[in-house]
Amino acid sequence: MNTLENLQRRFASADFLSFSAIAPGFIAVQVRTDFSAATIALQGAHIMTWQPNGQEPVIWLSPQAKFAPGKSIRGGVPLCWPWFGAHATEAAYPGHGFARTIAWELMDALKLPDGRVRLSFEPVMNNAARAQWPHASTVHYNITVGQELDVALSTTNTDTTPFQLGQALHTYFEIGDIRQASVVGLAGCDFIDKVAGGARLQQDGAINFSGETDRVYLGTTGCCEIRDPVLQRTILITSTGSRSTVVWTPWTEKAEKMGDFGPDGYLKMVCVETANAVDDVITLAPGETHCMAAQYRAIKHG
Ligand code: TA6
Repeated sequence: MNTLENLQRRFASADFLSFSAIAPGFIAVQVRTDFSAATIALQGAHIMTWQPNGQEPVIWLSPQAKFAPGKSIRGGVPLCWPWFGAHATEAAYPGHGFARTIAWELMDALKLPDGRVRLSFEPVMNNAARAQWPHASTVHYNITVGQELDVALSTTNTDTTPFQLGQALHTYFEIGDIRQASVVGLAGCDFIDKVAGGARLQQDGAINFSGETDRVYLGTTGCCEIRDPVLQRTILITSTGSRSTVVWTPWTEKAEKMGDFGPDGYLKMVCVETANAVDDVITLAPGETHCMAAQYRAIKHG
């Protein structure tokens, strides 16, 4: 189990890491590289911040995020696993699965020859998680911090029967103003519009935002980008092992109801989530491994 003391002892020689308790029972690791800095909570292996040198943060963290064991953090890169959204049959199970609210263990931290830093995490399954997920599986999560941010979530079925896996990197990106931002690259893709009662529609051109938007794009492969004229940058999102992309802004009413966005916090974020959800849920055979990965890169204009 990772305690502050044993982490500081195990990684004492790693001058690119430091550890702190950001709230009682809530440990975070700070990563510093020549290119960028990141903060990751051990709960959920939850990337909370990532900021390339000389740029605004790329990952948004709510100014009113709560840090309490078992409570999901508003913002960052929450891991939705082993299901996305509501559980298929058990309404009492947590939305988006339990991965983001259980402890994860930092297994390894390495500075690569090119100066990037790679951290490897594994979940510490508790009794509730085992009860909600009666399948034998192993999970590895690699985070590589550099000029880009690379994340890779691998699941292996170590059981004797297949299981269905839903998942998402529920990433909150920081933007200047949602009303002027757009998401490009999903034109022509079918999507489920959760604001329109689950209607199935097709994307025409870029995605612009003028109200609550909650869409699961299906059959998406590869990449899309967030264009931000206010911060004068484009955030490139490239993914592998993912066939769904979720695009979400809560807008005013939903954000107020959620209570941890902060005043007008919703204006400064948009979620573009690399996922396998709904029609794109993965069926993993015994012995099979599925890796879902994403890379984030912010390019300044002007
Ligand atoms: O990914 C979009 C979504 O499924 C929305 O429907 C909304 O519920 C959002 O996730 C936030 O969920 P959370 O459980 O983190 O509050």
